[in-house]
Amino acid sequence: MSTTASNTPSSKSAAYDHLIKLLLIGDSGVGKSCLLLRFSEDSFTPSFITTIGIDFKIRTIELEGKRIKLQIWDTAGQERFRTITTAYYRGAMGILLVYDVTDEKSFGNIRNWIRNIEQHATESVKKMLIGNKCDLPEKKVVDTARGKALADEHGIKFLETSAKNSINVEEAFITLAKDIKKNMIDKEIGTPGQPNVDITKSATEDKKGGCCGK
Ligand SMILES: Nc1nc2c(ncn2[C@@H]2O[C@H](COP(=O)(O)OP(=O)(O)OP(=O)(O)O)[C@@H](O)[C@H]2O)c(=O)[nH]1
Ligand SMILES: [Mg+2]
Repeated sequence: MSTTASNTPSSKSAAYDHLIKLLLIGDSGVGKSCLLLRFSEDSFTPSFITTIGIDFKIRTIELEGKRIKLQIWDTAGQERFRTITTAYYRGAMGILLVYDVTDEKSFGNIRNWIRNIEQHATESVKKMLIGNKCDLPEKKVVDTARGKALADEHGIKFLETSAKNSINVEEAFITLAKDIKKNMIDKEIGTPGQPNVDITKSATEDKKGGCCGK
C-alpha cells in the first residue's frame, strides 16, 4: 500500500476546512493510477502495475482561502474487482470517469461506467469525463469532439489529460473539487466534526480480510 500512514483518512487532526472524497473509475490501463500519482506526488511511471481492488491518496489544496483535503480513491478497472470497487461509489462526492484517447473500447465503455454510477452513487455526485494519454496524438483514435459531445450529452465537464506529460491533471482534480466545494458551502457538509459517510472503515476491513491488500 503506497499510502502514507500519517495521511490515513481516520487521522483526527482537522488541518483542513473541508474534506472532499473523489473516485477514479474507468477501464483497466486507461491511466487512473498514473493520474493520481501525478496529482499527489508529481511523478510518473511507464510500467503498468494494475491496481488490485482499491487504493487511495491524499492531497490538501487551498481553494479561495480554504484548506481542502482531497481523499482520492483509485479503483481497479479489472472486471474481477467490480464488487469491491462499486462499494466505494456511495461515499464519493465526485467521480472522474477516465478513458484512454488511444483506446476506442475504453471510450465505448464510458456509457457502462455511467450506468454503474447511476446505480451505485448518490444522485448529487459530481462527474467529470477525462480523456487521458493526450500526449500520444499519433495513436489517438477518439478525437476531442467525440469526448466533448459525450460529456455534453450527460451535462458534465470534459478535459483531455496526460499523466505522462502533466497536461491538465491539476485542472481536472481542482475543477471537480471546486464544483463540489461550491455545493458544500450551500449545504454545510464535509467540514471537520460534521458527520459524513465514512468509506474508510470498509476499506480497512477489506484490507484486513486480504481481498484487496496491496
Ligand atoms: N503515454 C501515456 N501513457 C500513460 C499515461 N497515463 C498512464 N499511462 C500508461 O498506461 C499504463 C496504465 O496506467 P495505469 O495508471 O496503471 O492504469 P489504470 O487505469 O490505473 O489501470 P488499472 O489499475 O488496471 O485499472 C501504464 O503503462 C502507464 O505508464 C499518459 O498520460 N500517457
Ligand atoms: Mg490502477
